[in-house]
Amino acid sequence: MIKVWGRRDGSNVIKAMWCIGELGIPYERIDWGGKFGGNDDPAYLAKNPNGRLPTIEEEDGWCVWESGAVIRYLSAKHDMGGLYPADPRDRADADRWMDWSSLNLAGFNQVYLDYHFRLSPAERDIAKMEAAVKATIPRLDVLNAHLASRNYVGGDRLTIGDIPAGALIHRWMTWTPKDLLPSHPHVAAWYARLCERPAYKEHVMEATNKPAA
Ligand SMILES: N[C@@H](CCC(=O)N[C@@H](CS)C(=O)NCC(=O)O)C(=O)O
Repeated sequence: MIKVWGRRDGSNVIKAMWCIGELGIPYERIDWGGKFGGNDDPAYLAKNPNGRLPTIEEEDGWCVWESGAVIRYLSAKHDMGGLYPADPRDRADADRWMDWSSLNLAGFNQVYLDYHFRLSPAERDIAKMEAAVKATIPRLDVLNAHLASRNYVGGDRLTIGDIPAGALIHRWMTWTPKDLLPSHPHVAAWYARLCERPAYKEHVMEATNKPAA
């Protein structure tokens, strides 16, 4: 059985766990990092020299880190031709959205984390939230147009391409103040489809922290 090192609510752990849930593979997850600590532990650093989460450890001790690499490795190993498209062009169609999500979409996440969980109400600056929303809208315009003609990012079924963006979109939908949330109907329809998936419910929706009301 694989071991997953990482606290359940970490944004990059969530991606790996959703992938594992979709694949239906057995795992043991060890609470690590954040309030659990351990990132500086020499034995952990031998598994992942970055001291970050998640790290996936196979039974023979072989490890993979970087959430995108984790998703690609596990889905290629366990669902070639499914979650991991077998055809190189189909794979590239999906795969590019993984990098796109990390490089283009994820920027709002740190601002939202600060606003909702790290800063006291007196320290919060709504202007920073508004700026993060404004910067994200053009990214979501691109995703929205892409999803106008397909049910999932990579085509008619869930692939690796949906995972990073799909994990982030739950934060966008639930952490953006309602009066700032713009309309992206095709993104909203895709999000509704994701919300129907048991693995998404368990590893994304239930694992994502809820801001105080
Ligand atoms: N690019 C890395 C980023 C890893 C990362 O920064 N993970 C965060 C958690 S999501 C972390 O380790 N934070 C320190 C901690 O939670 O202790 C990946 O995608 O896996």
